[in-house]
Amino acid sequence: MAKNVVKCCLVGDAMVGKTAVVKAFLDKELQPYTPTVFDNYAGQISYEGAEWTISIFDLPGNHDHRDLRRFAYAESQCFIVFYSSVHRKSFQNVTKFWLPELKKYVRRKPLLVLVDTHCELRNTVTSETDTPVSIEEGFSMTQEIEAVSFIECGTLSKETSRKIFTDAVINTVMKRKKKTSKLLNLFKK
Ligand SMILES: Nc1nc2c(ncn2[C@@H]2O[C@H](COP(=O)(O)OP(=O)(O)OP(=O)(O)O)[C@@H](O)[C@H]2O)c(=O)[nH]1
Ligand SMILES: [Mg+2]
Repeated sequence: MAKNVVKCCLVGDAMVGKTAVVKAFLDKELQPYTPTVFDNYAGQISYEGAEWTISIFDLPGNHDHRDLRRFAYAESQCFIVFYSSVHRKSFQNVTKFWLPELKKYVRRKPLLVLVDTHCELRNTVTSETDTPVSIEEGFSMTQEIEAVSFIECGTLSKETSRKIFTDAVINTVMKRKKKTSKLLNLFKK
C-alpha cells in the first residue's frame, strides 16, 4: 500500500446517502437515485502538512450483494458506516447487519466512523411506527460500536462531507503511527 493512501469503504443500508456524500465531497453532480453496484473514487485531504489520497469504495447497500463488498473490505483501513435518522431500520441494521458483516470479512478490528444522514428531515417525520433516530441515540451507538467519530450530516454540503473523509484519514493515520511506534519500542527492547 502506497504510503500516503488511505483506503476506506462506505457501508450502510440502501438510500441512506453514501453516494450523495461522496459526490458532495468530490463536487460531482448528483444524479437521481440509482442503486450503487461498485464504485471507486479518489479524493485529496491535507493533514499535518502532507497530502493524503483517500481511495473511497462506494459499495451497494443492498444486503444481498455481500460478495461485491467483501473484496473491497480486504486491505481497507477505515469503514464509514452510514444510517439515516429518518429510517430507524437503517440505524438498527448498523448492529444487526453491518457490524456482523465486517466482523466476518475484516481480519483486524475495523476502524469505524459513524455517519447519520437526513438529519434536517428529523422534524418532518410524523409516522408513529418509525420515530426518527435522535442525536443521543447516535452517540450511544458510537460508544456501543466503538467508533472513533460520529458525524451528523444534514443538508448535504461540501464542508460536512469533507469533515467525514478528513476524520477517516486523521484516525487512520493516527492508528498507523501508534502501530509503528509500538513496533519500534519492541525493537528497542
Ligand atoms: N435531504 C437529504 N437527502 C439526502 C441526504 N443524503 C442523501 N440524500 C438523498 O438520499 C437519496 C439516496 O442517496 P444515495 O446516496 O444514492 O444512497 P446510497 O446510500 O448510496 O444507496 P445505495 O447505493 O443503494 O446503497 C438521494 O436521493 C439523495 O439525494 C441528506 O443529508 N439530506
Ligand atoms: Mg450508492
